[in-house]
Amino acid sequence: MGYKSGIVSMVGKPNVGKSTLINRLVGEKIAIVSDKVQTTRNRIGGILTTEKGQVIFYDTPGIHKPLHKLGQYLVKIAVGALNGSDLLLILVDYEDGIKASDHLVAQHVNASKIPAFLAINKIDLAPSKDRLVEFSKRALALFENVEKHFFISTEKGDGVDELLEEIIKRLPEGSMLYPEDIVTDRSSRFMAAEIIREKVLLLTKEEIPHSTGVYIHDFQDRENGVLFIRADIIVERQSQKPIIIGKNGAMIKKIGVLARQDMEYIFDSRVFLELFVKVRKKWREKDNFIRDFTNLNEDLE
Ligand SMILES: Nc1nc2c(ncn2[C@@H]2O[C@H](COP(=O)(O)OP(=O)(O)OP(=O)(O)O)[C@@H](O)[C@H]2O)c(=O)[nH]1
Ligand SMILES: [Mg+2]
Repeated sequence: MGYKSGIVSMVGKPNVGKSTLINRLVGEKIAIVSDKVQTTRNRIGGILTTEKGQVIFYDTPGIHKPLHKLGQYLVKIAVGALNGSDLLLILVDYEDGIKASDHLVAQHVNASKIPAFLAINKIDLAPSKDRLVEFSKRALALFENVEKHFFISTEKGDGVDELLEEIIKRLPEGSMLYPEDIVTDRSSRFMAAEIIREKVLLLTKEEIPHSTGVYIHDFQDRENGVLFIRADIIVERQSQKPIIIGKNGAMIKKIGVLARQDMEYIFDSRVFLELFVKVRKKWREKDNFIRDFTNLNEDLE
């Protein structure tokens, strides 16, 4: 058997575990994760190189019915990622059940005609095997192009090795598309913005997580061996600014400390992180703001 290589795109509604799964498959944290819907805003490539093959996994935003212009971009990016994939990896969420957004996912997946595997995720939350089998039947009924289905827990790791083995088997023969030590196609600058946003998602609630963007002004290696990063956290309304700053600056300090810790680990360097909060009214409705504050330029090229 020859060497395998190909593109596998994750697809599913928000919060099903796409980013958690890509991190587990690649074995490194390349995509941010949160318990809020619409965490992922970009197509993020995660590259796994093994002795048998190289898989380019694409993480994508969750497909949903958009409520504003940013949402329209997210769905466009997710649907756009399907084209050119060798295989789709559809995720459904046992805990959340089958919802209208799963039907929306099915419309796009079915229209694509691309071969697909279905992963029933969050099985650690299922009370019994019977319930899972019953759920899988309902999920399978939505999709026309599913060749195999799997029961997995991306959080605990159950079923993931078997899924990966089957994915590699299903890919076409081909040579590596990326050098073997590369794990993502996104820039360090992008990763820095995402890490900051992840901490905002972790520490804030209600509308704040969804109305936050991050803009990286400076990203430079200084002569003293320190990576200097200056970034703006963008919110939509004046009233959201004090929430991000917190009492006596406690919140922004916490965001900064947690983000810097992750950055130092990922970039393997000392990091000096300077954060500011800016208000850009209704930025999620404005094309140029959306591009800048969600780093969309690479996605829409
Ligand atoms: N119990 C359990 N929780 C999980 C599992 N997989 C993911 N989660 C949780 O589900 C939530 C959403 O995970 P993400 O990976 O961010 O989901 P996503 O599909 O990328 O979401 P969007 O980017 O918003 O589309 C997080 O709180 C995860 O910890 C699982 O197998 N079991
Ligand atoms: Mg995600």
